[in-house]
Amino acid sequence: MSEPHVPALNVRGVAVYPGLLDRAAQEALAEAVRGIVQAAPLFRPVTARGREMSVRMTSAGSVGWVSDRRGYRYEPRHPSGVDWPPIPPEVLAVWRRVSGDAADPDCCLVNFYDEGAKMGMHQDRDEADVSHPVVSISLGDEALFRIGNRERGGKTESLWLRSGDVLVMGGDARLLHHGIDRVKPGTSTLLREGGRLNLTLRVAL
Ligand code: MD6
Ligand code: FE
Repeated sequence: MSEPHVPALNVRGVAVYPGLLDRAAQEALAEAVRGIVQAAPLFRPVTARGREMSVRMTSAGSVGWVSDRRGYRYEPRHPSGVDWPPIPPEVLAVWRRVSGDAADPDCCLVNFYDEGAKMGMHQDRDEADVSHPVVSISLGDEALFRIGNRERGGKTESLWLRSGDVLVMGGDARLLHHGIDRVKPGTSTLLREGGRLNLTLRVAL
């Protein structure tokens, strides 16, 4: 397997590949996401405490991530009862290029941010085996990504994620807290309606 040509920036052990995906690759991924959303529409998850998230979500793969009054978990079906669509091959190709993992992902979580949407600081720890990394693909408007620590609180570092950037949280960085503080509207022409898409690939089960 060929190594990524774009050198990785290392932020607290998170490998960031700025501009890994060229415009054509970004367009192909955006089109693949439209296919996912047609099969499994975006929905607005509710936290266990009953608060609506500002980000809308859906998934592809054998399982998808959901949150409702019963909490966070992976489910084999969309809340409407339909199966999640398969992970598109162009999305899998990004995982194979950067993850360094022998397994393929079983979940591709799709996050859509419109104006004002953000994601609070959290850890990704709903997966059965966190020795597998998480690979994240950014498409559309720029977003301010904040990276913290394993424990809640403490000093953080922020970086702007732009369309075509890919990052990998694995190894010692896998359980770092992280979140999206804000998205800057009108900073990308990739998505005709604007906004930001983030794809996170995981081995969930
Ligand atoms: C986002 N990303 O970029 C939210 N999680 O919209 C995440 O929550 C995330 O980028 C785990 C690993 C990489 C990520
Ligand atoms: Fe996360």
